[in-house]
Amino acid sequence: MTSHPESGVEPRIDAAEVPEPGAVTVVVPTFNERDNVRELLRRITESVPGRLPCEVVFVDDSTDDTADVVREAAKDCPFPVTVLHRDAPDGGLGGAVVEGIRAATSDWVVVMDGDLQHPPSLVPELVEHGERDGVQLVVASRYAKGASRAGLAGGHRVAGSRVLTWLAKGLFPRALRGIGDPMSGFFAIRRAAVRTDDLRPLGYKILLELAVRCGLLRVSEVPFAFQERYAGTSKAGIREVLRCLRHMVALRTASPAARMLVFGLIGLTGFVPNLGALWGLTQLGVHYLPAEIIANQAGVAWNFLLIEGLLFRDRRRHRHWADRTARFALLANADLVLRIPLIALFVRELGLAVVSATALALVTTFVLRFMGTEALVYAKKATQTTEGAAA
Ligand SMILES: Nc1nc2c(ncn2[C@@H]2O[C@H](COP(=O)(O)OP(=O)(O)OP(=O)(O)O)[C@@H](O)[C@H]2O)c(=O)[nH]1
Ligand SMILES: [Mg+2]
Repeated sequence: MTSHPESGVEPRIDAAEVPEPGAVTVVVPTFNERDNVRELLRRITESVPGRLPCEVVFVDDSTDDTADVVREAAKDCPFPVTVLHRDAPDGGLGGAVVEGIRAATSDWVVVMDGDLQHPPSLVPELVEHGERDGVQLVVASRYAKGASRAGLAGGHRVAGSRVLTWLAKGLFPRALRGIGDPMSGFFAIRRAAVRTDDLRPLGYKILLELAVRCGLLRVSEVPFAFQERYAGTSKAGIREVLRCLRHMVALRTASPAARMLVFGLIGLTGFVPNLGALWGLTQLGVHYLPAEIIANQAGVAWNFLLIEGLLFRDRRRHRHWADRTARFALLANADLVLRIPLIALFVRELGLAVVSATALALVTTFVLRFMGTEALVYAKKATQTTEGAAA
């Protein structure tokens, strides 16, 4: 058996046993990794057996000369190496990986970091597992039995990664069944299982994006030892954690039913500023009727900010913010005006009791408001291209 000292995990198969077909495209996202890429290519060359057709695609958003270093190092490689340099780094790391997958020409795509935290010696093993088990995805896991995450610098990084993993598993139990490490950036996926047009990556967690949006049913995991960075500096940080949380909200609210639920929950939280403002205004001696109207605006503003920041964050570009604000406020206040005649209608025409009529009116105006918000505030204009209006 070939030994893989740098992987730190005893290999379970011989790289030479990799069956054919099973050509692999290794996709490496890079951001200022000039001191790592030459060594990375050297180790891929060492690890991938000649009978496994291989190409490497770097998707580079660097502001240094990483792309030039790759092109130079590629001259010594026995396989094709491509560099896609992006001037506009849409979607960050995740967006880069999607670009790489789009460009991939092999049956299998292996995604790995460019800083050697992911041992290249595992590339053939991931593909072999995928072929042998007939799965669509093989995750190199830092949490599976026999794995280690020694390279995850600092206790806070370990704890943070754990919390995000639990959160993701809790929010997407079905999509992540069989995946113990959905935050891993090292995995092999069948090219045919990925519909790149369905993907909306945001930041680091591209595996989560793929697992949730592509509905992968057949998955397996392989343990690995997460290494320390070979050289260069980390680009991870609190900003990426916040991006990850936003990403999870976007994934969780992808269906209209889930969006309506979150819309309702946000609406409920709006009672707090509404009642708070009402209390404050009446304390100041404002008559309760104008106070009600003004306090309602506090609730509307609160709801608007949360809905903008959490629920429709990626659809804000379709309209100018002032346009969105005006439309949202109009809908929210129309809700109040519509409720009373609706209650009267339900009592008179349907013969409902006042309490039932009020409940039905509340539900009706809520659904209408949700649909109105989707269609009139955040939908793409008929004449608009994806670039759209100013945010
Ligand atoms: N193309 C592209 N690559 C990125 C971007 N951000 C990070 N990367 C690359 O993604 C990989 C992972 O980023 P790292 O900074 O190593 O993140 P990390 O592994 O969580 O952090 P460390 O453990 O500190 O290394 C590296 O190859 C980075 O160069 C980006 O915006 N665009
Ligand atoms: Mg890293």
